[in-house]
Amino acid sequence: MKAHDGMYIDGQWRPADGPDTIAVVNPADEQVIGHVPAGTAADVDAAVRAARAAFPGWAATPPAERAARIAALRDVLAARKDEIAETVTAELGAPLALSQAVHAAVPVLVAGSYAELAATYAFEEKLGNSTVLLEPVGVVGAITPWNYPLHQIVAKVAPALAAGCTVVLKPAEDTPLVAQLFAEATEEAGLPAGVFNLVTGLGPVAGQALAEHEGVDLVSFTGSTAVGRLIAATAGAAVKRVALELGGKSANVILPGADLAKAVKVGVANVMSNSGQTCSAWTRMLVDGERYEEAVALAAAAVAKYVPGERVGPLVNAKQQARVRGYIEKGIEEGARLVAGGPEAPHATGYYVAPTVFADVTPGMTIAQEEIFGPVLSILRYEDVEDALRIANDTVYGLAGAVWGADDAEAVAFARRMETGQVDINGGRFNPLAPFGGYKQSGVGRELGPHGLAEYLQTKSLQF
Ligand code: TXE
Repeated sequence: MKAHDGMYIDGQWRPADGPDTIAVVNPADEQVIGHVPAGTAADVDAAVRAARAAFPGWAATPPAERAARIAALRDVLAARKDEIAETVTAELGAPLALSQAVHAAVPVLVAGSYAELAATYAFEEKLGNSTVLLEPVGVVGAITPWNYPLHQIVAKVAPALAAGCTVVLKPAEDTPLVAQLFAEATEEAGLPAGVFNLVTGLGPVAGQALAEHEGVDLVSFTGSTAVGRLIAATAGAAVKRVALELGGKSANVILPGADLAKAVKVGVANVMSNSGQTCSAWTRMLVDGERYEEAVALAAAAVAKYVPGERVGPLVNAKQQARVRGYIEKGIEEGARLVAGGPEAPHATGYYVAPTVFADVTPGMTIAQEEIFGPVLSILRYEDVEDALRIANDTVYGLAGAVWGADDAEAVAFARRMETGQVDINGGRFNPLAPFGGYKQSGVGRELGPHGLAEYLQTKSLQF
């Protein structure tokens, strides 16, 4: 795989400050596919300086011109979609069909939505005798994870650029190649030098240096709750803006009148997609007592179609594989009924985990409370609708969820009472304009659409 041996700073690929590199591994066959430089605090500092220098010019660029550059970026991402899909498959291990349909395609939609929003957003509003100006926050430090490597980048960079901010990105160390490809795309799209900068490196080194840098006005982070807490504490001490998109333990609530077969089938697909490495995955399926065993049988039959190495890829690395297998062992230990899969690795090579379904999961079990981040579904039983609501809300997280009812009105009535940031009603469809983000410990702030753009703005009011 093509890999740059420098950092993309101020419109150029520059030699890295230090000699250290990070090996990029294909999780499907454990082969090293390239090396990228491990950034230091000095690399981060150079990138932040470039972003600061570029900020006044980009902030003053008319929104229509910013929109044109984001549209050009969308076009480059669309033109290079095959290369993007192959890169994501190589460094994340996702099946090529998934990389094409999701990892390469969704960023084009999101960049496209911000090309439009940059041109149409009301950056100025009247309130009585005041004019309110919505101005860019400044330099954004974006720290992204590996699970949807390009989407996570575009979901931060595109709204930041639309708002008039400049950016320094520190992508996940497992998936830096698609981040380098994105940096090339920003150059091809004609973004002025310094508006977008890339520093590859390790979280506790380059990531931390970026989060702590006093030249960064806003840190936007997606990743684990543990690191999110650190970043929030650092930002809090510096009175700096922060946006956090953290873990989830979302409920898929199947109400008694719903189409059970469809809800289970879509529910299983949702959890198995991307090998379960999705923060919004509906990892807890809630079914009434009467139809419970039918749902378990349907789920076990559905999951048999998810063959590791074909429809389901490996996990991203050995650490994640061990972590997920540990959760499966914990589920068995705590008395859940294993109906598919299990802790044994399905292949000797590659970081695969068997698609797993647990029945008789009770709300207090570890597998019903903690984010597993693997292809593991827990099916819980509820007594009545009030009990379903109590179970759905009974975690520290609140990122997403689903409700299936006899009709939309019934599902919506339930969804209104859920403590979560996004709910799919009777299936739902992806909408790049819909705000995405967490209630409770799932995070702070929203991504995507106009709400995602607003995160990168600050308000100034002029009184007349
Ligand atoms: O995350 P990390 P990991 C959850 C999921 C997963 C767990 C661990 O449950 O099993 O987190 O994954 C950077 N200062 N999610 O260990 O470490 C790091 O380099 C600044 C949910 O991979 O949080 C990477 O760029 N940055 C999730 C990013 O943080 C630091 C997606 C995320 O890595 C840092 C991924 C530090 N001290 C994992 N330490 C979601 N919400 O979608 C690390 N990083």
